Amino acid sequence: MATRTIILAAAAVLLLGVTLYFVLDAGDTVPAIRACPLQIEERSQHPGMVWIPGGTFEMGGDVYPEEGPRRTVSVDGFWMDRTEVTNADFATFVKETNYVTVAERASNPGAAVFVMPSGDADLSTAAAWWRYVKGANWKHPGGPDTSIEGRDHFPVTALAYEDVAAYAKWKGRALPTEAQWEWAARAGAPYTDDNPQPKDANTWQGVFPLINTSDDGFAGIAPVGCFKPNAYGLNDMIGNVWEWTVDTYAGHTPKAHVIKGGSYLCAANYCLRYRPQARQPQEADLGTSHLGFRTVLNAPGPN
Ligand SMILES: [Ca+2]
Ligand SMILES: [Ca+2]
Repeated sequence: MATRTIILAAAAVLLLGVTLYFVLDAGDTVPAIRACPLQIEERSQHPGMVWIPGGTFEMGGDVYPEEGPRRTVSVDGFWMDRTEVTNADFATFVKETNYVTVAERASNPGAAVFVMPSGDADLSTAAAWWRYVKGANWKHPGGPDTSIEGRDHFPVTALAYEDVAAYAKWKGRALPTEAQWEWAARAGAPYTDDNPQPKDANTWQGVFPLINTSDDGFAGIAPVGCFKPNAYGLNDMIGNVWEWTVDTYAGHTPKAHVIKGGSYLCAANYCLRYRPQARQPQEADLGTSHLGFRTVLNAPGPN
């Protein structure tokens, strides 16, 4: 009898545990931090990279003036990082080289940080939601009181152009040209004037910059690889963080580079830049909290 009672009690405890597990798990649909391991068998001869076949396409778009004119461009095949470069990747670089980033060594060290404005702020300019924060850098992307602890798989941010160029050189790689980046993001899709907000990307749902409903699961930056890859197997080309390219932005003073892809701050009511054709200038020596990068390798294709 006693044995039977113990068995029943143990079964009850087990049942309660299983029930609690599923209840808690079901309620945890929008965790603040979650790992998104990439479910891709690693067969690449360049680990972490995918081969992007060469081709000819119509580059540019018509939504914003800076995207035009549309023109025919050819790109040779190349290798590209499947994801944005992560904090862990960049930490390895810093550990091995003792590299100090621009945001850490500037005369006024810091970086630009997005801060959601209050409802009564003057929203006529981006100055309402961007702050130059002293002490912000890749290890403290929101300012000195923030950290990247537990965020190894998040994209690294707050880097200036020379920082990302130094990382690429250390890896024996390059930064993508704008044409390489746009071709890879298009992934063979035809040009279209239809520009719906993408479902498979970390963007902004709601009314930017005041209401962020996070319908995609992330109010801020997501770990890399949480969203479905494009047809070439690349994650987060659109959204999450903007990405540096090697191309300078013509006619911009001070010197700027073209950045691509939009970020988690792109919303349908404000910035339709969650498209491969979108482009913006970014001051070369200023890191920001919505900008990262990935590298390319200009080398022969798969064996
Ligand atoms: Ca989001
Ligand atoms: Ca991106």
